[in-house]
Amino acid sequence: MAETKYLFVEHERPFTYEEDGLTVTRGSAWSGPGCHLGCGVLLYTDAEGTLVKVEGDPENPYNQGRLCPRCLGLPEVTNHEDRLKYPLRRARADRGKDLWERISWDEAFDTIEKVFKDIKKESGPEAVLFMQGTGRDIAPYITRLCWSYGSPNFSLFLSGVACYVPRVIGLAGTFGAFLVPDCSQVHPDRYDNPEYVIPETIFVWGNNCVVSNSDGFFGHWVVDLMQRGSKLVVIDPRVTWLASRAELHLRVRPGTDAALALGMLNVIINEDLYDHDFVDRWCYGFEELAERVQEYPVDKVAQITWIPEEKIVEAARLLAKSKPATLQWGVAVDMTKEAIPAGQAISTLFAITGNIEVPGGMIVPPEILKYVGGWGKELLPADANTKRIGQDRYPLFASEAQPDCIVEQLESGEPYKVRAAWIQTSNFLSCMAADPQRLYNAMKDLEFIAYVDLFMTPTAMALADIVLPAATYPERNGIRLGDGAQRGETINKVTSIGECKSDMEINLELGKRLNPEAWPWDTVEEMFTFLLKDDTGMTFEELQEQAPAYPPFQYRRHEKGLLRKDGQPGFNTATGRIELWSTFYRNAGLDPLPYFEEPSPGPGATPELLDEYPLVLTTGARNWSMFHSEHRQIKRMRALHPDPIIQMNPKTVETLGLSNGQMVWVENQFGRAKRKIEATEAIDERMCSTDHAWWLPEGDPESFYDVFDLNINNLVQWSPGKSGFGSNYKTALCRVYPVDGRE
Ligand SMILES: Nc1nc2c(c(=O)[nH]1)N[C@H]1C(S)=C(S)[C@@H](COP(=O)(O)OP(=O)(O)OC[C@H]3O[C@@H](n4cnc5c(=O)[nH]c(N)nc54)[C@H](O)[C@@H]3O)O[C@H]1N2
Ligand SMILES: Nc1nc2c(c(=O)[nH]1)N[C@H]1C(S)=C(S)[C@@H](COP(=O)(O)OP(=O)(O)OC[C@H]3O[C@@H](n4cnc5c(=O)[nH]c(N)nc54)[C@H](O)[C@@H]3O)O[C@H]1N2
Ligand code: SF4
Ligand SMILES: [Mo]
Repeated sequence: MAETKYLFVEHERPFTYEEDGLTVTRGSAWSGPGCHLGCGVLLYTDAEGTLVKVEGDPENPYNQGRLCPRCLGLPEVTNHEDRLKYPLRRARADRGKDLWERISWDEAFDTIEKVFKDIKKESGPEAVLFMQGTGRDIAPYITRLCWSYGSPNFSLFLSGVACYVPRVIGLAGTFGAFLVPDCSQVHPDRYDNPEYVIPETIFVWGNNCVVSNSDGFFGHWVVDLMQRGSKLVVIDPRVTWLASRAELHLRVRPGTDAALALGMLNVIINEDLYDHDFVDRWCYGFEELAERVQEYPVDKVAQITWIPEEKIVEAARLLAKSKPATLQWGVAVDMTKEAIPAGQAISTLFAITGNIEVPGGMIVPPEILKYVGGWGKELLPADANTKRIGQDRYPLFASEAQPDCIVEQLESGEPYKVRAAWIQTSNFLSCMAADPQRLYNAMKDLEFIAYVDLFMTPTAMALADIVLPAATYPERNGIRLGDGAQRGETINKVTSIGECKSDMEINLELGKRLNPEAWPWDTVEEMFTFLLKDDTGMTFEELQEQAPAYPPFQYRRHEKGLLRKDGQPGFNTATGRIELWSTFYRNAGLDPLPYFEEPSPGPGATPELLDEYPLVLTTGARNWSMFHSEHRQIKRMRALHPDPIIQMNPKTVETLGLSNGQMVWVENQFGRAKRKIEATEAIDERMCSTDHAWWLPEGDPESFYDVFDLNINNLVQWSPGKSGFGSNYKTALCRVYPVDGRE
């Protein structure tokens, strides 16, 4: 075994063993099917190699044996009769029709290779888009495929990339690093680690983490910490399970989180509750920040956010006196147009109260985030970047094309025509895309679309010419190299279905055909070893037996010169400090200080719309059994959440003459979608909250499984913030009326 500083867990059992006539293999959950986490699983297979059971691995420190319904229900997904099992082709003239023919992998690869090579010769590689969805552990192989082919146009069809990345960029612009809450996930001995400190208060901000387990964060860590004494402050318009157990629940109006954070900063600064020593030594631009927050007195913020003044003050004081306090935030912060200043305001709260790089506070995870930034950037020819869509408009976009600009370019054909697309892990017509009908119209005349998925989806049915069947995680080998919570894990192949191939195999094979020098490996396992070597010194086979492996970690690295390349103390920013006034944003032509802008449309920005669309709408609150548009055909998961619902306050339902369980249209100036009413006190009377990503696998394939009737993004526009990041997925206005009423 190679020399490594990595820490391992002592396992009682080997990574594979027999139990009651079944073979048990230790692995790590990663999509497909979807999830952002890699919980430790035990995969049970029978003598035929069929996956029959999945249990949580009690020996894995990450989830300590616990699993969500989706992992417990995995065998039904992997073995489902509707899985895509071999490559499919459809004649270009039949796009949108359910007229597929089975082809071999060779024919599929030959076709794609020829089309992509021809386009490259005729129009340049930039004429092909490479689009991912939530991406998961497949993202690095998509970026490498894109960049090694020579196209700068890797992206995803999510307006304003309004998931995770705005927070990541936001933190990079202020702290020069990404930060995660310290729930001891960096230590293999977890809460028992002698250096670890239980947070006094955890702020759960726009995140329902016990359900969503988002972005490398296992929500039950919050429960573990509550059991060990942490208090909670929950910032959420709905009464979630966590909110109902919080010391303080701030029921914020959707899209006004920046105002709330600025109001809390106002209290902390004006009441002199900030950490003077930390601010003096490690922060830049405090005076300017102090001046800016004077624009956000608590009475004004209370009006904007719907949160009573005294609660805002109480939250600010509680944060200032909690040592340490930490923040677990979610996608609600990204899903408003001005997401960057919102994230900046929220994270600033934890900087000026001295909660950075301390045990139990906010920590910078070790740098093994290979797949987050993309793999293979050096392969892109230097001049290709000038062709990257949106690069001239949004300087904060350093390596991906800007999605809203892609849609415009698809429509206009200017400055050049996009001719083809590679789509992997995204069902964007059901899920990612704002205004899906607009994107459908923009895409439907592309010359060629190749699509990789586990199942036939509305997007594939509407647009694809070739569909390739991907493997679920128990059908493949893989690696995982941290994404905030930091560990390496392997995924072990235990079963196989039809002719499905893993995404990594697919991209390796296609990559070899398009640019063999960039893909020198004969097998995916060799490729994984190449990826692992730099960071861990291990081969794939070594990690497979040892995982999880924990990279070395230290607190207070800014004091030790471990956060900057030049080895100087401080943070990795231009000034070496946490930039409360950000040079990074200033250089990008943006406001260097955090600010709040009313979500538009919304009650503050467009009061004239309130007569027609009186309710504030937020969308996409996650549920236990579904990952975005997945799991609709999985009976046990669907039974837990059978219909697309809209949560409304019982009083609102009554005032509108509606009733619980009734089918309604939710509509605004842009479009409408069908929903079933769930009347609940968990929602304020002035608003409603609804599911996203609905389609009906049991529906008509040629009406794309009813996606255009059910997709809530009919009500959402392509509308990024000033930075190109952020969009209005969680802030809209609407009205609600019976399906059998006005049409
Ligand atoms: N209104 C509203 N819309 C939203 C949101 C919201 O909150 N509100 N949330 C948004 C967010 S945060 C995101 S990230 C996007 C997600 O948007 P998408 O990524 O488009 O959503 P998914 O439904 O997860 O689509 C993933 C597809 O990949 C397939 N898949 C799963 N695993 C694999 C795999 O291993 N390999 C391959 N090749 N395919 C696989 C699935 O079957 C599915 O069809 O949606 C966004 N849409
Ligand atoms: N089961 C399941 N898990 C998932 C996913 C899934 O589809 N299903 N999707 C994955 C993905 S890609 C992502 S990005 C994450 C997202 O995971 P989360 O960040 O937890 O996202 P949501 O559940 O959409 O929203 C979290 C909470 O924000 C609240 N909220 C709505 N609008 C606002 C607002 O304006 N401000 C504030 N402060 N709160 C608001 C909602 O009521 C909700 O309780 O989940 C991941 N995990
Ligand atoms: S968070 Fe839930 S669905 Fe995701 S890997 Fe862990 S158990 Fe599976
Ligand atoms: Mo997301």
